[in-house]
Amino acid sequence: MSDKPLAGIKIIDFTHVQAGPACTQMLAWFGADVIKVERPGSGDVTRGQLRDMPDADALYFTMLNSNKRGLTLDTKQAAGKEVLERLIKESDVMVENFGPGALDRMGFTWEHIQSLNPGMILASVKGFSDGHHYEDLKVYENVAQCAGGAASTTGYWKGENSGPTISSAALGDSNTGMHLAIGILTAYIGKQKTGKGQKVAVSMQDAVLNLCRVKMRDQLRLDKVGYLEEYPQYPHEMEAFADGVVPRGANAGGGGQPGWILKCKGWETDPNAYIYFTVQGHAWGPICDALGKPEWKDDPAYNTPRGRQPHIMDIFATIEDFIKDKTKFEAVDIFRKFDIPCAPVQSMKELLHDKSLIASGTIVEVPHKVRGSYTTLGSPIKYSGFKPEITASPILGEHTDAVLAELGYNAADIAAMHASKAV
Ligand code: CAO
Repeated sequence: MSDKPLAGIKIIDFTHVQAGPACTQMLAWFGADVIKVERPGSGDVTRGQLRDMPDADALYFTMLNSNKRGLTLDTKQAAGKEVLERLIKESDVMVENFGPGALDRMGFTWEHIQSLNPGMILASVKGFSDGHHYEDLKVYENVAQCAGGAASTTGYWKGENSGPTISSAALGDSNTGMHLAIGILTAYIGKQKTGKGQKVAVSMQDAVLNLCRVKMRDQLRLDKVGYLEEYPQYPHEMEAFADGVVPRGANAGGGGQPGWILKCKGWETDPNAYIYFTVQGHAWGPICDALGKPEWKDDPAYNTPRGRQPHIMDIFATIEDFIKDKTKFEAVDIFRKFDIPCAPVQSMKELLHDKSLIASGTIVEVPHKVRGSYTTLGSPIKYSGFKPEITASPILGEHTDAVLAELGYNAADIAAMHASKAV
């Protein structure tokens, strides 16, 4: 058996699109035997979505299903159901993210699953939690960002495009999958103590809201105080707080240290020629030194957060003026010497070719039977004891015969299942 930490854990990966696959991919990287179950003939819809190569699995699929084995199974046919039952008896975890009620309609209720394997951990992603007044809704990423509150807090508070805004980071999908992975491992550790499995569920709404914890904090403060002193609207545009709802804060820092996105050399033509700059309270002296403004150090209009806040945007304008002839990388190279928390705004293109990310295994190239190879994001979690090795996503049904044989089916059984299109 492999020495990877999750080796020996068998997972039925009954997931599709992004939220579920992101969860099981992570567990597969760490050594679990993840068997992706897909409908014969078509498979996960992402195999064919947004293709960059004809007749090859799309990156949407390959980048979310590395390190898995692939089994096709029509779980609406009796023979397919029987295979799934055998798999359930032999597995530790089943992960699914079908629409509400789909698993029950298939005949795999929690009661049935428990009767087959009392130790089974059934892990589900749904848009909303059980019993929620929206529990019947199907949900995709952006729907979750709206339902979980993120969209109401992202974007500008005034101007033409000041409506609620979606983040391109997968707060609804992959984030929910990461929460579910924690839930699965917790249930698995619990099972070591009790011998019993359990149902683990994460709703996309809850997972998004969990990331909006500081915005809920702001709502509670706003209810009490009537304004939010670190928001860029304070104190000039107090009407932004008048309706008692956390306003969108654009690029403001979310905590006690104000920050903003600042233009650097070339911003007129390069959409990412910017840095993020943070005014850390205790770093005010070094900031003054970096900018060549020693007179700000003892000026009460500058040397406390409260003194700075009324004209914080003017301070950012001064910093912008200082870096207008410097690229984002040059600006960061100056500020890093003064211990100022800052970074260049990195484009996907820059990150793709970033030497440090390639060296650390965050960006990896994976050999693939049909594509030749594909680039993907490796594990963001690094261990001292092992290095997650990224291997290819399975082609549709690639391991069907092997998995069926492991479950005890003979060659004739397997041929019959192929003939009836149960697999
Ligand atoms: N064999 C036979 N039937 C299968 C099957 C298989 N191997 N795999 C799936 N099916 C069936 C399901 O049983 C279901 O059938 P019924 O609706 O007839 O009972 C059917 O396929 C459709 O499943 P679905 O409702 O999950 O699919 P959808 O494309 O209509 O909806 C989505 C997609 C994502 C909106 C929905 O699955 C959902 O809300 N999931 C929960 C939330 C979630 O994870 N969303 C994030 C997805 S990532 O952006």
